[in-house]
Amino acid sequence: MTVAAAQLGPVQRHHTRSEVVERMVVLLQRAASSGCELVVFPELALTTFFPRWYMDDQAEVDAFFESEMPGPETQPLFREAARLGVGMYLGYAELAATDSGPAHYNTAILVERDGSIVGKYRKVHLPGHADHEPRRPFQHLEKRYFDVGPEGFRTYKAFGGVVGMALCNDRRWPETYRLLGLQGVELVLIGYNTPVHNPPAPEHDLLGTFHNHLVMQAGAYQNGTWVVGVAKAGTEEGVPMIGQSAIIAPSGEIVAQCSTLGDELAVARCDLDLCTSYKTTVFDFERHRQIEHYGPIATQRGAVPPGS
Ligand code: CDT
Repeated sequence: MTVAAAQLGPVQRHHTRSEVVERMVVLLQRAASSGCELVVFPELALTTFFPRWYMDDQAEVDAFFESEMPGPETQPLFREAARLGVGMYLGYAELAATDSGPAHYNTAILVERDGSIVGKYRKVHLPGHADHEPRRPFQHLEKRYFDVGPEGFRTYKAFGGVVGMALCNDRRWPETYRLLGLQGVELVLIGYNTPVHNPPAPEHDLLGTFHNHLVMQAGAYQNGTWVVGVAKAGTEEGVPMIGQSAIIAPSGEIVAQCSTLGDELAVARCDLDLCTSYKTTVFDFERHRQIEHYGPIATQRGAVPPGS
């Protein structure tokens, strides 16, 4: 299948959903004319990355969330995708009604070529902090505004293969890829918003772009899967974010990559059968994983003191 990583440049706070959707429709049309069947958009694609601000008015926070998908402002995106016969991965802030009241998730959905929603993923690894930290130049309040996704990592039969989803910080955790890999995943889709600067650890800043590719390339190779990582990039409200959206083969090699920090497509033909070569040899989990010999630490939470 042919896949597009549809990177978005910055979305400022004053930009409306409709303005962003217009930009996304242009990317959809360009992708369709390059023969793409699936277009992967970033995390929280429809708005600016609002966890960078501390807000204590819940109505102000909720204005960044979608209570229906598609809704009036996102309908044109769904309509155009279905007209073009192109599927989508779309990240957005989801306000869900549950038995115990409203829940807030950092969500991605997988939309098939006929416009039907075939899968939903709610972010598990929420980074940052829950309380206002005024000493930071900007906040990262995902732990305040989002609930942890309760469904974990699932795969979907779609686009003629096995597809899994994750969001941003999830890509740094080997568990993300392994839990999908154990379900036979062939294509992992990941949207991200990654600031260039991480105020609690400025010594990591120079390595940010290296770490971005390091984790996705390792996840792809160690699980014999394609990985598509897509940024919302550039300077949003004065905060620079990395780009480098990439399509990565099961060999771990990057086969397509964005070169700007703006709206841009990286396109690659992803032969899902390439996964088989890795899944039936070095990473044949059934034959080579040794779960019964990994010891009790394998099921323990947190760090374990040496010698215990
Ligand atoms: N959106 C997101 O998950 N961003 C994180 C930033 C980590 S620094 C608090 C990331 O892992 O890229």
